[in-house]
Amino acid sequence: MTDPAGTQPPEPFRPALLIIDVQEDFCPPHGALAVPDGRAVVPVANALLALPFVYKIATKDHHPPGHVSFASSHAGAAPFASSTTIANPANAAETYETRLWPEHCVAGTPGNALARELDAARVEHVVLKGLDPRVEMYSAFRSPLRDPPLPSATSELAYILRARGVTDVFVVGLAGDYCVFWSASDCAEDGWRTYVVEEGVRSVGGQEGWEKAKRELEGKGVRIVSADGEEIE
Ligand code: VGL
Ligand code: ZN
Repeated sequence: MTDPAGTQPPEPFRPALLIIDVQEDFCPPHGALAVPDGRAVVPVANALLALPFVYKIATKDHHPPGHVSFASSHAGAAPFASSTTIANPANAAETYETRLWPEHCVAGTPGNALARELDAARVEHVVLKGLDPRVEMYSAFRSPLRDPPLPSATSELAYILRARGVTDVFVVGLAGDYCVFWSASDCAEDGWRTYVVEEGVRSVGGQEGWEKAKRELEGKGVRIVSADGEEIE
């Protein structure tokens, strides 16, 4: 709305930084589920961590041994190549298909740690996700099982963002076509202006995987931006 007399208060801008799953297991060369060139997101995340966000949050994929997303939890399944159907433990009618992975980010293992070059001292809060052994949880907000939503698969992230009066969320991390995709998607769905900083993302499916994810994110109202401040068309 135009406001020539300047009578309206300025729109609030209270940005948060959300760093998704920048963990050793998602980084080459030794990560159990290394995302191609995944470690390249770290300098971008560090540059953003030096800026004055209202709140700086990192998430960690934090699975128990035997998690449902591990191929090793399903007889005859192969990591990356197989998928399985998961039912909502509280409502067998709600199911979804999910890809199966190598064992990764198991609580208490070195691969679960944040990437060693990440400036973790500047991270103010860490949100853990994927703790329920029965449920895959790509989004840092909640699992795809929503009918009913399981308390064990819902994080405190939305609560924290609301409590801090956050208006805008800037997202970087791993992987662009999985956890960044679903986290940014839910963030926009929940009403925050949501941006993915493109240089700060790498994808399981490489550049091709990211291009597809990017188009879908744009369709959901997520803005894809560059670390130099230009919005990317
Ligand atoms: C992720 C696959 C399995 C991610 C987590 O962080 O993108 N991908 N678990
Ligand atoms: Zn995982």
